[in-house]
Amino acid sequence: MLDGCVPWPEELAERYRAEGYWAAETLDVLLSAGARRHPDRTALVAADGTRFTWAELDAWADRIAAGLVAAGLVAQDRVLVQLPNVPEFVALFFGLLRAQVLPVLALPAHRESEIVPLCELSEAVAYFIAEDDGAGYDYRDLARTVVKAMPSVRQVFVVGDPAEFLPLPSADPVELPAADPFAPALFLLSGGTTGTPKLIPRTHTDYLYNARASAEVSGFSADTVYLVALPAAHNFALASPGLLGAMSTGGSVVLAPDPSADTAFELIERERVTVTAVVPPIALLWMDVVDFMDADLSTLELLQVGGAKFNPEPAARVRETLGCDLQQVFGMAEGLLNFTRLDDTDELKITTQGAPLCPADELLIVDEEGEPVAPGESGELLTRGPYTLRGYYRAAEHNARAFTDDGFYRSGDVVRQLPSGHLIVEGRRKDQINRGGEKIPAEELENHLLAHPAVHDAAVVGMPDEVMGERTCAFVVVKGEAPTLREVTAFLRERGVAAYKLPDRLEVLESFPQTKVGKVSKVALVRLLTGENG
Ligand code: OOB
Repeated sequence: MLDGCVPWPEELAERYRAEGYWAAETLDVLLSAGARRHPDRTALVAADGTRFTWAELDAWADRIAAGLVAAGLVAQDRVLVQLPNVPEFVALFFGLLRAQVLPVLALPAHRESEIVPLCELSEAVAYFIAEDDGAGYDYRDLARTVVKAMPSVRQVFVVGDPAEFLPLPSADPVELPAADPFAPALFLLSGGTTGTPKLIPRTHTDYLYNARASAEVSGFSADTVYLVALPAAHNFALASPGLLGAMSTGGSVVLAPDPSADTAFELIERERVTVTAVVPPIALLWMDVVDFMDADLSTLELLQVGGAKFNPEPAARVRETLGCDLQQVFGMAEGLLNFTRLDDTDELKITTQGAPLCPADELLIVDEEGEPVAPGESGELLTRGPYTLRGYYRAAEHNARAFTDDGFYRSGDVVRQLPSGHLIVEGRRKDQINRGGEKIPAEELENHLLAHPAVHDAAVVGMPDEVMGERTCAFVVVKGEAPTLREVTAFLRERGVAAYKLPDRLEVLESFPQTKVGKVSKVALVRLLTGENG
């Protein structure tokens, strides 16, 4: 096992193998087996209509793998991958798997303040970017900042014009040794609750289970045409079931550069897409505009919604507005996935966030003292299982708090469970804002705010919002003249904070309300915004 990763205890590993959840296969089988079985079928379609057969994608991944080796990358090296939804993402992903180089999957929205700490934590030796994001942002500028701050990043590879950097590696295919199926294959980013990023090691076998089992409960088949509307680097769009799930059943994958209705509807019509996954604000947007757009969405069978709570009222309108079935997905990069099932009643599909994916998923719902609540009562969800991490990468101290002694991950989500096993997400017991599915660790943003010369103290909370679920409000106590929201966001941008983390509202207070033990009371701060008395 890679240094800094926490393995599953041997007796559980034995059980997961014996019960068939852990196959002795690597993730690469998703591409290699497909290429053998149906080389000439379409595997991947880019937004511009460029198509790749399974054989072409397979050969491309082989050339990239050989190129990585020729560029001096070796097994177990970590590299930062930050690509938009382009075909190179998929080819590189499999190329890296074949070379046993471990990708850290950053989001396209990330900037210097996220990328540099990720490079530091992972000791990344290379950084993969696209020339731009298609909307005018030049990642080569970001790379210049990153390599200056992180000399350990020896090489930058660029999809598009590399400028002073390197093009995507490519060389004549070579024989490469097979990876250990039970070793880490990639790192996902945690939504996070603290001031520093956390990395989630996912092994070949656990992630393969994640993708295959998700594909099965989502009814994927060889006829599935999956639209990647969310960032491909996010667990939902990558493997829950996402593009890897679609590949596992021999389906095809269509890449959308963004999830706007204009872009997505055109691709759904053109490529006869059957299923896609979105966050609630996108589902709301699609439902709002579908009547005004003359797109043919008749091939769309299933809309998967997750990442944040999808309220029953809009959930009930999916079928009549978009003409497809709804599947709610409550998942986390850390592992556990919950899905409503295709044969569930409408009631369950509309009012719950689904039931656990795997029979071996263990769930505990506990009160503030860590004691199990009575059945049906709400409490914090703790979980362990065959595809849920046992520890963040190189984070021993944090792991001691984030996991129980017997290895349950403390999700920080407040849920209640119905007798059917379905969960209803009721809230959160973690210091994070969920802004329409995008996660903002409060402490991280507070630290950035505290760096502002006029800010004496800062506390960030989520304020309820019809469309986004929550938006971000920064409360500050100032020294001297209070800055405006515009000044604060300009300051944060200057520090290289991702746009989705910028506060939507700024409130200046004389002092912060406190809890009985003298901590800042975020509950009281939210009440100041909503006007509720407590
Ligand atoms: C997905 O993964 P992450 O890692 O971005 O965020 C996980 C957190 C959960 O702990 C929960 O707080 C929230 O996002 N969440 C939901 C939810 N789905 C995720 N809260 C309420 N209702 C839902 N349906 O967000 C993710 C990963 C794989 C599949 C789907 C979502």
